[in-house]
Amino acid sequence: MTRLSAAFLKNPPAGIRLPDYDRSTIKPGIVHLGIGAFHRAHMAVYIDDLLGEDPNWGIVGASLRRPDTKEALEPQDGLYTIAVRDAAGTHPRVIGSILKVMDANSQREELLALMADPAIRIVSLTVTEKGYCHDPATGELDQQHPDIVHDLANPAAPKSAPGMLVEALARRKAAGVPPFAVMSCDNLPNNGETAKRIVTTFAALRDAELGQWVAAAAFPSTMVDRIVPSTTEADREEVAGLIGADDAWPIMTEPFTQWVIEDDFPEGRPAFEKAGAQLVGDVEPFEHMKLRMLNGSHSTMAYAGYLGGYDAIADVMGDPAYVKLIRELMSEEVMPTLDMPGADLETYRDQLLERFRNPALKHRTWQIAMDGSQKLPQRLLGTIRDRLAAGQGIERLALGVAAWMRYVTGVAEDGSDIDVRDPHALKMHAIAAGAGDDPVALFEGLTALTEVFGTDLAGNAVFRSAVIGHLESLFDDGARATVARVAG
Ligand code: CS2
Repeated sequence: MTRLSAAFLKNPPAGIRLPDYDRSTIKPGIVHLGIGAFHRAHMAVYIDDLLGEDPNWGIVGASLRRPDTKEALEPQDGLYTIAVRDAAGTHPRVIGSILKVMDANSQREELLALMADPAIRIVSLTVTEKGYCHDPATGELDQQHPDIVHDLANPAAPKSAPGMLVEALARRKAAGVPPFAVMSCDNLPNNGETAKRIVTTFAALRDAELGQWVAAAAFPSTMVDRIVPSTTEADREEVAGLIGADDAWPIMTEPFTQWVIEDDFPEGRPAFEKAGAQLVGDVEPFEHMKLRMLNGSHSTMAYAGYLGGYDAIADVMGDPAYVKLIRELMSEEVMPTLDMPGADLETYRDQLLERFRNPALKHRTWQIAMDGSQKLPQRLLGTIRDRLAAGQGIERLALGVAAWMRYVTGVAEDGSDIDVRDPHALKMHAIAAGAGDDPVALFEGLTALTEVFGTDLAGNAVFRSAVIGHLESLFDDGARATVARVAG
């Protein structure tokens, strides 16, 4: 079979949606760092919708860690398929907005030169939570992080996202070019503020004046939402059959998509609203709503679901006790903490449950379980803090935390190993090995990770007793029985 490419598009099969613009006229205006599946299912699609009207916003993507996206997309001239899955089937569309993919490790100079080019007015990011090299509990730059230590010692050859952004901004400053807008599209609270804090701190550590200049740049916050399971071999085969060409890395996703953007782009921006994005003054309430409702539920289902033997979120949703738990987690424990005047949170919740149920989307619990130490603070612990401060119950949220603690022991209920992926996996493994199956020791060992739990939660009597109680039940009776008991 032929490979998807510009040549293939000259004679495409009927019925497949293709870029509706001449790609040769598109100029790069955006550099995207962290060109993974999430970006390709989300922002790159919005941009693809807009390029016909405005050719100045093509995307050059870069991976900071692995060259695999470049290797997949380069022979395809940057083209790839998104395949939207619903109950009626799989609907492919070829996306052309990514003009080029670079591997930062082998093309660092070329990438930095492009980021310093005045034509680039936005640098967007999906580098995942850990890519910010920060302390998730406080949101401050982790100055001991090995990549940050490296980048401060070698500022012109950075490895980390903050190091790359600051070096490119320093070059713009030296050349008299205004800063690009730094647009975080990661699942972090106040992602614009967080990016600003980290980038500005890093810049100031390099040089105080650079720190001030960088602080004057725009860091719009965004709330990004689309569920994107990892692509499997079976997905590749299905997509090849649908489009009549091989695509080394198609992106499988759901019909739903949402993007809320803070309108702060001094050097200009694409007309995102024409592609369906909401431009607002304050994104924070939307971020809170999404992180606590969607991602908080996701992480709870991931840990308690994996332990209960469920491979995918749709499988978890086949168990009525889990559904009850998640519905009540949202209604009883999350929704009262949200300040969203005018928002219909019941409808939002029901829509989330429907999305989680999507049987065509094989979204693995193991995938969502990754990097829990970076995710827990904004997904569960912030809600827990708000409720504790108000004297309200946290039974279901605490089960999410306990299930994470049980999960990171690395041993499943049937005694098999769990492949725990997390920047703190080794540390957590050592804590779990020391604790054995003693819930109190496990709780105390893990809550001593102040970069995750801060300094207030370990000693909170309500938190402690709720989490330890659930841990006992998870060890003694297993996840399914525990979920059934808590769901009532
Ligand atoms: C998920 C998210 O993997 C995860 O941690 O919770 O990637 C989730 O699918 C997206 O935030 C949905 O917008």
